[in-house]
Amino acid sequence: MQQVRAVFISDVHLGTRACQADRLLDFLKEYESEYLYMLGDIVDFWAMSRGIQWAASHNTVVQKVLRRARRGDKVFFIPGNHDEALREYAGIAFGDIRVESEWVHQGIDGRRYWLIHGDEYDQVTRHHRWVAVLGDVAYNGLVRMNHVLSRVRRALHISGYWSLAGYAKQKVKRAVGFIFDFEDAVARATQQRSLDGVICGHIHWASDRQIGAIRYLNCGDWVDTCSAIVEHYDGRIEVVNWGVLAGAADRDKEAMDTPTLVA
Ligand SMILES: [Mn+2]
Repeated sequence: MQQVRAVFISDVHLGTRACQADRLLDFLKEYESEYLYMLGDIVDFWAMSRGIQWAASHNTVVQKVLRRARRGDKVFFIPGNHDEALREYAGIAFGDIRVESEWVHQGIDGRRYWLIHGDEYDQVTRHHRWVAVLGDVAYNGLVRMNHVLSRVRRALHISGYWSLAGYAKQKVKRAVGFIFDFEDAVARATQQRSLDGVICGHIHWASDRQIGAIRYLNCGDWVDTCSAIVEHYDGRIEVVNWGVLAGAADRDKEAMDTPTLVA
């Protein structure tokens, strides 16, 4: 167990079969924190409208978060596009959880980070919602296929977690352009607000990049890559690749070099 100053997670997609709630629970057990920021797409209302896949572990995630809030951790929920129904509650606290449409986190070193989900900087989701929904269906299909594949790999005693969606995405050149466009748009908006950095989610691509004067950080997701961001008490902010700890270091190293697509 480690005590850190802040934990940032996004794109958990509770309510879908693809959600890796067990891995998230392991991660949350390892990292206790003063601040817990949930940066959107925590609950997937889009997918749930097509059929709910609510496992016992999904309840456990909700309970753990509520318990942290009750205990006095500062818990913030910034809704994303998959849980946009909660956006109208921005500014309201539910028990000990604050819902905000955006927030600024001041690091222990004084740097100020803008916290958003990020879908408003995704030109695809923003202008062609039906394309986004279609992409969502295709993406979830791919992730489901990956689950079958990983069972086969386990049965064949092939070790390590391997991501088919991650692999496929890396092969899509256009996805790279999409990622860069998104990252640049977010960094520009951050700069306009005179902040030092941004921590967001949405594109399911964990990242820690310097874009001009702006530090751009993306939490990744808990359906495919299993990653989050933590701030340590010595001021270090880093991406934690929880999937890698299961033994896929090579995949991840490659993945960090080559950005990919999205949900
Ligand atoms: Mn999203």
